Amino acid sequence: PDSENPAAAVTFPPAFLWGAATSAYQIEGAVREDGRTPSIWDTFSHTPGKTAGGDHGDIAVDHYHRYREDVALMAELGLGAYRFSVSWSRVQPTGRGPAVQKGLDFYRRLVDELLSKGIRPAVTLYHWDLPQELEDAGGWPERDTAYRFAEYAQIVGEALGDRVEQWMTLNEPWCSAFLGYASGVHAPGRTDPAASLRAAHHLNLAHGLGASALRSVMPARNTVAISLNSSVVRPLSQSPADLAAARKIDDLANGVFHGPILHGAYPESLYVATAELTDWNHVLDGDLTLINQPLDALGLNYYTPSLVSAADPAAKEPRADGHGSSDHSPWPAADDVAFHQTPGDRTEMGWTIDPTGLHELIMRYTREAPGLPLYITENGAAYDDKVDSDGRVHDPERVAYLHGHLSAVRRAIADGADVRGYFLWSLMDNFEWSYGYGKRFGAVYVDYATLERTPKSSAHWYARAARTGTLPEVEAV
Ligand code: PNW
Repeated sequence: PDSENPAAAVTFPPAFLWGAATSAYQIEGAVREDGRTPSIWDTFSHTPGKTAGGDHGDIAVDHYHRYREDVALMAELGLGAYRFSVSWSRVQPTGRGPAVQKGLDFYRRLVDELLSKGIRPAVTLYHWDLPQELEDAGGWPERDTAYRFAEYAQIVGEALGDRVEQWMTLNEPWCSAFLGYASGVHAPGRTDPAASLRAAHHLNLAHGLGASALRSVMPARNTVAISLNSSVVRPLSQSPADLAAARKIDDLANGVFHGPILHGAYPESLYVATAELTDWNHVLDGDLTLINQPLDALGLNYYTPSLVSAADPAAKEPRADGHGSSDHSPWPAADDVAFHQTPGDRTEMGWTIDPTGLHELIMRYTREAPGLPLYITENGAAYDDKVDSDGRVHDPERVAYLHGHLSAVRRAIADGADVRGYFLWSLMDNFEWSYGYGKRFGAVYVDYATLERTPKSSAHWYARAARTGTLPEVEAV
């Protein structure tokens, strides 16, 4: 087939959406302006020892004040779409009650600026920045947080539903639940595996209630989705023990979310595997129906695959799963599983570059959710970019990464997958969570001293792809 001819130009369907993504806390700054209150990421990043170099998002890349310039840059790059997130505590400072008009106005101005340049806005409601007041009331392990999210979703849906068509409830609930409440490398930094499983359920519930709330206030043409960082989990061998280990991690990475969201049920094997931690009595009658809302699309974020085997829990091998250096695992009830480094070149994050994983992921969800349009809502790479003496930023590794992964997307389309678009992570360098500003994912370079933006060669390459619908050769920039 076409997908196996290496000489064929890699051309995408004409309607394919070429986008880039960011999130509020990673770019906005202006953390005390116009009524915004602290989120768990303000608290966490200002807690000594939690982020590299004590970096925080107080200023970030000052997008709150420079959004016009940033949208102009997007237009220059020929982007068809821009995925961003709304800061909950900008809109609802206490996490409950009436909205702050100034907070909503910022997003309205941003959206209008995008629309005026013909760029389609795609809104994520929650990219990890829970209002601190809600964490103080128990956070995601507490059921009420899901109801608070639904109220917030309704507020934002009412404010922007007339001009934003593409909506996502949550970004990567796996990170919120398991990096936030089990390994503690993300805010709020708790290390309680049982609480992390409750958090996962309440994030699912928040998604379901939020999706319904959005639909109740928005025009029917708008689409509602969720972005999952669905892992590609591979067993080290085909031995029954390694296959069982891969199954367990697949349940904890994927099934715990797509089970209820797509199929209305948690995997039976997940209940069995986690029985020592919880009897799941926080799942109330009717919850699974509330979670299993019809979706218009599914967002997939992909960076690297996982390689696992069975392990002796007593051996306490160091983890090599790329999820940070906490002594606490983000995988509840899985100390009988070992993680291995996948062979191959790696990015600056230490994540192995493997585009076949993206193809595998897309084909899996094509089977898992037949008929559901897919978007790659994040994919990209961190490199140690430098400004050259000519003032340019050359990042051939990132160009190669994008070429490889977009080719994998194109192969999946040829193999029958309904992938409608791709959002590069990230539009510009930004606050990379616990890694701070040291890890640069942007297609646009940001000088953190001056906040000046410079498109890297990957940005020019991507612009050419977006303009022509065909991937340029990697040497073309
Ligand atoms: C995603 N992991 O984060 C996020 O959605 C982005 O905000 C982030 O900047 C980007 O990917 C790059 O890291 C992840 O440990 C963080 O598996 C951690 C993991 C995965 C995704």
